[in-house]
Amino acid sequence: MPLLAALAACTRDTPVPEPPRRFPEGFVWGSATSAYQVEGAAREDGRGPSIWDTFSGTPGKTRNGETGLIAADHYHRYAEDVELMASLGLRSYRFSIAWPRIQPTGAGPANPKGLDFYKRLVEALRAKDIAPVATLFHWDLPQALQDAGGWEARDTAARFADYATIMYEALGDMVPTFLTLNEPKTVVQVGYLWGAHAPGFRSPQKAWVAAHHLMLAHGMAVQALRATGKPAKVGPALNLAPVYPASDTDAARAAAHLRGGIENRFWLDAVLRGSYPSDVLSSIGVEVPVRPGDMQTIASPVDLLGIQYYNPLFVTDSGPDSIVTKLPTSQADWQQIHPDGLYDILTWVKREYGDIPLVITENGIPVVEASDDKERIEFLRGHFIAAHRALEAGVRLTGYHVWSLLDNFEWAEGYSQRWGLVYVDYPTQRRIPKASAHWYAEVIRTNEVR
Ligand code: IFM
Repeated sequence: MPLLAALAACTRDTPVPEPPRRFPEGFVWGSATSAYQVEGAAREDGRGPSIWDTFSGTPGKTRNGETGLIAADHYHRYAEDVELMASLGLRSYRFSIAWPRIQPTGAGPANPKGLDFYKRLVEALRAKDIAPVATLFHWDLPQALQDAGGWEARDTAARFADYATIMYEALGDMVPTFLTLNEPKTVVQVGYLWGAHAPGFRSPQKAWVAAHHLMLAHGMAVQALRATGKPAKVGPALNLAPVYPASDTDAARAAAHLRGGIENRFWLDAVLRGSYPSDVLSSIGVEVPVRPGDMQTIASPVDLLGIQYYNPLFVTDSGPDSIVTKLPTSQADWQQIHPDGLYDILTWVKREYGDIPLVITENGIPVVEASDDKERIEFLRGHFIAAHRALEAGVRLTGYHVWSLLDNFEWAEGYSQRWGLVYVDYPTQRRIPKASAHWYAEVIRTNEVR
């Protein structure tokens, strides 16, 4: 075969390997969990009941009636878990604080045993040079506050600011980053509109009132940190989803734009612009109870934005609620897999909202395989590459937290989905790193994705 023909055949048949993508020096690789999903010890050391104890304890609300009563027993095994994180080379660990461990009824003085647990966790992390990132609210509202109206009650935002102040005073010199709320959108959609999460309502009226009080709670908690004078940084953790028209029509494009408002602009505009988007307000048909000064509070300047990315949405020309599946999904049927969506959402946030520092606070996939979880490796590889492309495009992305460190309680799905880099054998609580954990450790060690 002539040389040129041979070369052409060779290029056709052998895929050219992509060069490794090197992340910037100091890029922070981490992993994340949340209190109710991993801690267990739900009735220990003075912890009060949360809405998730109530919800999961109600027959029919979670798969097989499973609850977070024991979960991954992280409350007792945190020291072993920090060793595990260190062995993987994690530089950051995002956890959440169980509000009812600190204030069992959501008000009043702090429970010393609750504070002590998080102090010990933070000290253990710092001893291993792992940066703690503390989320103040990851859905486990004290039940007593729910009984007083939950997020529908404006007073819950003030209670949250008090609780946040307790945590800033206790940990504000040791924890460099606090996140106020985890995914307020999920609370509103799944907890108040669809009824599949605590508190289990199906009410647009309740949902949008709760949405505003959640955002108010965020803003008040940001102000509370500044009032303490502590050096920690603060921001929200928002789950964002790029929304694409399912077909090439004006109607589908318009529906996708409005859906994007519900998914992304409502939360981002509030935090970064001090307003709710008018197209969303007029589409929801609910009077949002905004009082003078609220939007300024909500837009109190933040230091960073936590972004959680799992999936895109495709919307048809039938309207913003007409969401269809166009891509392969994971075991979680809502999760269409689309790594480029991460690039799209990160670059869109930069274009629309400017150069605020961004950190991926969650991204991951449930995989059935207990140890050889190749699908997770491919998922993460694709998403890390998308994040790298966003960095090349000038996005100020500072770190990445894989969801999740451990298999854990996946809310209404109970223990049926395994999201961890590390397998948890629930009967023995043994931790066994999966193939993805070893692969991720190598990414962290080399600061490269291949
Ligand atoms: O497990 C959840 C987490 O609590 C919030 N973000 C999405 C994850 C996967 O569903």
